[in-house]
Amino acid sequence: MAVHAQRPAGAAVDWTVPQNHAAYSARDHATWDHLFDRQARLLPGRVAPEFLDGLDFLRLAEPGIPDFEALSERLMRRTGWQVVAVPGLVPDDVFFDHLANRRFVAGNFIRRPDQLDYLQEPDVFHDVFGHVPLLANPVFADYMQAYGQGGQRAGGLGALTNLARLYWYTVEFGLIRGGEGLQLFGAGIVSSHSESLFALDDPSPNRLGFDLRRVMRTRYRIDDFQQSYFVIDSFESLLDATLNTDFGPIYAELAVTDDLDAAAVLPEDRVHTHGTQARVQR
Ligand code: HBI
Ligand code: FE
Repeated sequence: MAVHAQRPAGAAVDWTVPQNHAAYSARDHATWDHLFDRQARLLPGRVAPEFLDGLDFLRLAEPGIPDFEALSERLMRRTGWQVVAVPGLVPDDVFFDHLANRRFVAGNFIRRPDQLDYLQEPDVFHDVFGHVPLLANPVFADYMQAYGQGGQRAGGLGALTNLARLYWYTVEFGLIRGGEGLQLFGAGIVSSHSESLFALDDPSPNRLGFDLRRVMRTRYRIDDFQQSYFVIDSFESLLDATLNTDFGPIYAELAVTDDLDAAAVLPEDRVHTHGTQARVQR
């Protein structure tokens, strides 16, 4: 991730900045409305229902870029989380400290109209539309805090790469079993129109049953659709895997285990094909 080398002028020691909601232009708000409306039409039936519940509870369908203060007031009441503004990617240790204290860092800028379909740095649409609705779900809210606490420990163990993969393949690009098939929940997918289609409909990517060790040894790409998606059975099972695991021995095991390419499929992988779960055919 392209993290700023130095803390930008005006950012506090925790890298937060004022959202400066009044400074958004009419074009900024129109960009948010266009992106929101496009996803609000596409996602129902495709995304985990908990995501839509969060959208509703947080009233994110109201026009324009949300005001983080009002958003945090509603979110805090439900799960104790708040949304704080940052100028972009922040260093891992700063990021983990915010998550461990139930503060979600959200970019305070929005993409330009010519960047509607891809941008490298997470903007307010990726962060607030993509990540924040699930923070209104108590189980996922606990998972995100546990992740932050785990990150603070992993930092000292030199295991950040492994832990970043867990975040990437769940929080950013996770799928979940639901209804009659697979559903989206990762923020990187649900905030992207094209990947919201690709992740479920395209035959090319692998869709593999979630396994903590498997995910933490699997590399990922940041500049294109994912070659593999991992499927959790439920948010409870994801929280359980994180809370009830001693990561120390896993980090030690991973340190002497080869990483896997993003496109790899192992004989023991549970391969999902069209929503059903089938052992990989030899
Ligand atoms: N900073 N603002 C921001 N948003 C992120 O999602 C983020 C970050 N810094 C680091 C990071 N994510 C990942 O490397 C985590 O896995 C730590
Ligand atoms: Fe993100």
